Amino acid sequence: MALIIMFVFLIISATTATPLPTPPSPAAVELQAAYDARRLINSSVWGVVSSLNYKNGNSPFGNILSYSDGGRGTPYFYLTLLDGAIANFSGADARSSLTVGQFALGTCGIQDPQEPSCAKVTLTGLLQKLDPSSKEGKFANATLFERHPRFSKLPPVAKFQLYKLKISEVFVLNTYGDPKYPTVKSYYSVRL
Ligand SMILES: *[C@@H]1O[C@H](CO)[C@@H](O)[C@H](O)[C@H]1NC(C)=O
Ligand SMILES: *[C@@H]1O[C@H](CO)[C@@H](O)[C@H](O)[C@H]1NC(C)=O
Ligand SMILES: CC(=O)N[C@H]1CO[C@H](CO)[C@@H](O)[C@@H]1O
Repeated sequence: MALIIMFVFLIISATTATPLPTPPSPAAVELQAAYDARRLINSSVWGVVSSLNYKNGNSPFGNILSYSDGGRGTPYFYLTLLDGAIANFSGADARSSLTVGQFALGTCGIQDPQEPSCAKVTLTGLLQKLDPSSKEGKFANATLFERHPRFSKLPPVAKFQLYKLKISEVFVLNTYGDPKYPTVKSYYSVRL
């Protein structure tokens, strides 16, 4: 008798139990990561740009730099080569990464900066000089001066120039678990 009751109970619970939530598809995970990356890049105005420091045996070097993406995803910079702190952007190896963390926005609550759910994005690529008279150069200049009004006070003698990070890889850590690598294409196709 007890066995029958248990059996009936098992059948009932099997038919009424709420199904386990289906995990999001890999495509949905990639879209979310691409979206989080674009959001964070557009919400921030500065990050750490890492490149090879030719002054120190090409050792890795991180530099805090201002940027703006104008809402389009590509980070633009306004840099002077007189600044001794800037590593070898224009040299033989212009590989660079921009890293931005959500913690700096003050929206991580009580989380530690290192916790994966406090989002981090690293865009890797090449730092390239822009022609200021090109269409992209004009856009970069306008968005940089809009986001960084004090750029208008920089001394002309320092010969600041426009640069962009030509992105080849997107790294996103936005939850516990493995980091995500949304494709550059899905990063750019995000609508904010
Ligand atoms: C990017 O962020 C700025 C504010 O920081 C906002 O004004 C702008 O609308 C955002 N761009 C997009 C495309 O969401
Ligand atoms: C960039 O924008 C600033 C502010 O509008 C302007 O004064 C400057 O001439 C622009 N520079 C270039 C190279 O277009
Ligand atoms: C400004 C700058 O970065 N210049 C150096 C970059 O690296 C090359 C060698 O790879 C040097 O010749 C440049 O002076």
